[in-house]
Amino acid sequence: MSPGIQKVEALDEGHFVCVEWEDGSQSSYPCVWLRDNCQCPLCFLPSAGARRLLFEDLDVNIVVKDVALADTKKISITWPDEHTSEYEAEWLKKRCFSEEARAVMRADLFLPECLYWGSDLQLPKIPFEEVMYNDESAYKWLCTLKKVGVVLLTGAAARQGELIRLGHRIGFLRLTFYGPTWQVQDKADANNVAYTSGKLCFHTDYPVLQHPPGVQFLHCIKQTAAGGESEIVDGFHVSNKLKKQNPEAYQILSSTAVDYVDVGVDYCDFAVHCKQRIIDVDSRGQAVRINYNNATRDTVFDIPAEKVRPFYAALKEFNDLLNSAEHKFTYKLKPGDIMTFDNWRVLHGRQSYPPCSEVTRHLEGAYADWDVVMSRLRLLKKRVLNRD
Ligand code: OGA
Ligand code: NM2
Ligand code: ZN
Ligand code: ZN
Repeated sequence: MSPGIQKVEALDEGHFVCVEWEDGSQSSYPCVWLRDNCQCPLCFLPSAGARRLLFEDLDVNIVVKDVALADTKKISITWPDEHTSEYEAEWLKKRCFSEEARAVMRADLFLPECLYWGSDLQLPKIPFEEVMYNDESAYKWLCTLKKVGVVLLTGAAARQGELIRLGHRIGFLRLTFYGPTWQVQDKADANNVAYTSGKLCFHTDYPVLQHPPGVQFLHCIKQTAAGGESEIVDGFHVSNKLKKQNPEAYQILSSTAVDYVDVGVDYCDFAVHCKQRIIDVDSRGQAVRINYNNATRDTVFDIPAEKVRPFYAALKEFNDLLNSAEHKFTYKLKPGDIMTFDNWRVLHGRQSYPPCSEVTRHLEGAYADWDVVMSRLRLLKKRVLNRD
């Protein structure tokens, strides 16, 4: 049910339009924004859901000439040049500029809710085929992936190709220099430490890319009898702990640009270099992305010499916190398991396992971008919630 409008009037010498709703509450809209968002066919292209109006044709000091209630569900504005615009009540209500209305819209679009966890994690699990064929299950999967940062999909076939199917389910996978999907196995002349049988300490994948993959999939096809356990840790939770425990270390890790490097050949030849802060923060100092892979951290370190030791000390503190028993969660993947996780938030590692001339352990991996995952999540949400 869309809300009705009781009254509409221009305020502040025509710079604002104030709408009074049937329940007595009010919303105020700046006229420059109203003109900018005129929904008429000259100003807006409905087939694209996009603005046709050019910015150069917008008078940023515009005021209304006249505003009227077309009916209880619509207002109409006449501009000084006689152009007219109409706005639906429901459309206006959704775009109300109040703090509360904006918070609702923000939460609806970006699902910022975050559930921190430690060693007590109840690993969320959903059957793979359910996610593939059932929209509610797929919606649940992606909501949980966003909120908790990790979901285990179970019961996939223990063969290559399942991640390609999962990629089609969300839209498409993220191609990188390691290929559309990649095989994690002990390889001769490995072009990455992941392709050995050695231990991988907690890391996020691919901080050497300017825009590291947001989501990672690791599908267990074969598991070694001894070793090879997976470890995960909530990087945002640990960052908050570090900030409290050692604000200076946090300050260093969230401000120092660390050099990363990856040079080699795989899908094609590559020479990738990048600078990343290990803890990327937003304007309020909250961690929004962890960029940490000790293996690809460059030998080149482009900071003044006297800042080097304090940096290492700070990283040591962070690394110790990541590895504390209180924070890390251990799980041994079984063939058919697909670990799906937020590669911007969750750091992962694996225990070493005995090297062997035969392949004793095989994971297939793939990446997706958060843009693609969130897009699928919003579409599923609409389909799942609007069906009743
Ligand atoms: C990787 C990785 C984990 C594992 O390939 O980047 O972290 O369990 N692999 O082998
Ligand atoms: N692999 C698994 O940052 C990295 O090098 C992560 C990427 C080789 C695709 C490993
Ligand atoms: Zn118009
Ligand atoms: Zn990895």
